[in-house]
Amino acid sequence: MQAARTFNIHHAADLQGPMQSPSRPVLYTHTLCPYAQRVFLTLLYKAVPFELVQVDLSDKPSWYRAVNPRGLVPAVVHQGEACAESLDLCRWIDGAFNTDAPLTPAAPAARKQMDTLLSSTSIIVSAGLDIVAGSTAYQWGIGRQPSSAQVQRFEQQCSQLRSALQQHGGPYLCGHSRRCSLKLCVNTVGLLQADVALLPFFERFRLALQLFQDYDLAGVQGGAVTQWMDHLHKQPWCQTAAPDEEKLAEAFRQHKSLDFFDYVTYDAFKVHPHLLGDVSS
Ligand SMILES: N[C@@H](CCC(=O)N[C@@H](CS)C(=O)NCC(=O)O)C(=O)O
Repeated sequence: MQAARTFNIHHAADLQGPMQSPSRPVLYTHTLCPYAQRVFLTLLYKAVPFELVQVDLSDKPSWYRAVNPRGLVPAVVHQGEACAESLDLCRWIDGAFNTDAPLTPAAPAARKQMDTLLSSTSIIVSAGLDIVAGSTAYQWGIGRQPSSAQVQRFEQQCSQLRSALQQHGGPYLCGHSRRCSLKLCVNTVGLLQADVALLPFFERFRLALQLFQDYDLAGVQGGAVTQWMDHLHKQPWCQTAAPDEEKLAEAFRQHKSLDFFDYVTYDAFKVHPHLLGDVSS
């Protein structure tokens, strides 16, 4: 089951300039980019109607610099304002749209814990990129034979995720749905920005490590990380945003890199065939 379709798909190559959309935000993306997937997930979870513009990152139209002068995806334009940087975008979208589905906990303690985890995101991601690169010298490359230091560093970061899951009992990184002790209120702390920020990267790490290093993430930290991922993958918004695993594996085997689509024209819908069909069925 996937999320109800709340977006239309466009290709940047078919447009003469930035997309005009008076009422709906426009997400400029490449659906294989894990940073952009964070924003895609946020919009889907919050059921925000939007326009999705797929940009060929190896052949960007010249007008794209007017949207994001750095030329990167994701970027979102809404009512004349353009924003970039995935974590900033997730925070902004969370505050600006459908506040009935918050990705930020109301309780100060949970919020602090989530912010701490979010501030470690780049260290966690870089440890993942490093183990996946293994013996190659290239950071987004996929290699074999990681050093014991690479493995240790990655597993240390996984233990941070396990602690976050254990502290609240999961299944999300900073909490779960529960009734307060007097059963007078339901305190829902579900999916949060921290889950959204990390899931796209762990999807790629898990697959690349399994394919190239025979390294099973399920064996790390008592399976805590893969249990978290498996729970998220049952949710409709995750199913819509996630790449088809077999097709992504084929692309990884062919290109031996996590960001090959930055350098070669690659039809991202090959790994997201479901986006071209009726996503609500
Ligand atoms: N820090 C940025 C990173 C975004 C990023 O690196 N995007 C890559 C694709 S995964 C990109 O746009 N690459 C195109 C290029 O480097 O020209 C964010 O979090 O949004």
